[in-house]
Amino acid sequence: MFSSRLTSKLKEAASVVAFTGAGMSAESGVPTFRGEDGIWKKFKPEELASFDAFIRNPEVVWEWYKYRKQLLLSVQPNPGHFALAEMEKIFPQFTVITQNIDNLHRRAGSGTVYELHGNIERNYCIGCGMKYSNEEIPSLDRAPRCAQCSGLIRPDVVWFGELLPVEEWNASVAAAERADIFFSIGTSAVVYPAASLPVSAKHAGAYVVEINIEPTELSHQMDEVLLGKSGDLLPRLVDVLKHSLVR
Ligand code: BJW
Ligand code: ZN
Repeated sequence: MFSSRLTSKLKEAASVVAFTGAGMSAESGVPTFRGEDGIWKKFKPEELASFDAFIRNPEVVWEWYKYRKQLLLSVQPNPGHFALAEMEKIFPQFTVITQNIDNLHRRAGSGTVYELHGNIERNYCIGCGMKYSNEEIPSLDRAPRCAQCSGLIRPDVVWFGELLPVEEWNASVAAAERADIFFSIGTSAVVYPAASLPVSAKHAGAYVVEINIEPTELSHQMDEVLLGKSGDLLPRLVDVLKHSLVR
């Protein structure tokens, strides 16, 4: 099932990175962004995922996040998430770098997780910066306002044109550059600067492996492309690690 090159790389690897995107959570029932069933077939990103859009129409943007926050209350991590949490116990250094905001890696038990595009369970006031958990924000019947300064509260996610969180980004670049193996999982790899990480890892010497149900923009730069579902392939990879490799 897996190439002998990959199994021998896995055997030698000390530092491994899993870089994940929306496809990672697809089998949990979280819609992806692009592609046939992607949420951006129905909603326009420029009308929802930018600060300008939020200021223009906070009610509409909040309606979208309310829908997604509610959806996430009913979903669970899938076997792919649990497989990555298992891998953290196997490799001396294992880092999850995710573009996902759904918190499913942590809920599956992964400890080192860098969230490049934020986390939908957190919110903050654009006026004074006060932080709000989902439970703390006032009713979502309208766009919520800060109890301290009446400013608009926004979800703590990264919209187009916004900078990625600096510490997470720097730590992610460092992890990519020291990786022996870098997995790019369930991402279309079109959103930058996140999509530059697989290439940075490769330039720094990592063996770069893509796991996706279809080829992506970056497939031609990969050392290996595994076509299939992450919830299927990752547990099989863990089986190989546990049973055929004596470490
Ligand atoms: C499966 C599967 C299964 C399905 N198993 N696989 C350089 C070049 C070009 C453009 C830019 C650039 N630098 C910056 C830009 C602009 C912009 C950008 O990249 N635009 C491009 C789209 C053209 N980037 C930004 O604006 C970023 N900021 C920035 O660069 O700051 C500097 C700056 C400041 C000021 C001015 C200009 C620059 C910020 C990007 C923020 C992205 N935010 C979002 C929304 C988060 C909040 C929310 O969710 O509401 O993040 S956009 C959306 O896309 C979300 C995702 O994290 C991100 C990536 O999507 P992802 O995860 O790849 O999902 P999909 O749906 O695209 O792909 C799913 C994949 O899974 C598919 O391949 C399927 O085949 C696969 N799949 N089932 C395995 N079971
Ligand atoms: Zn405030």
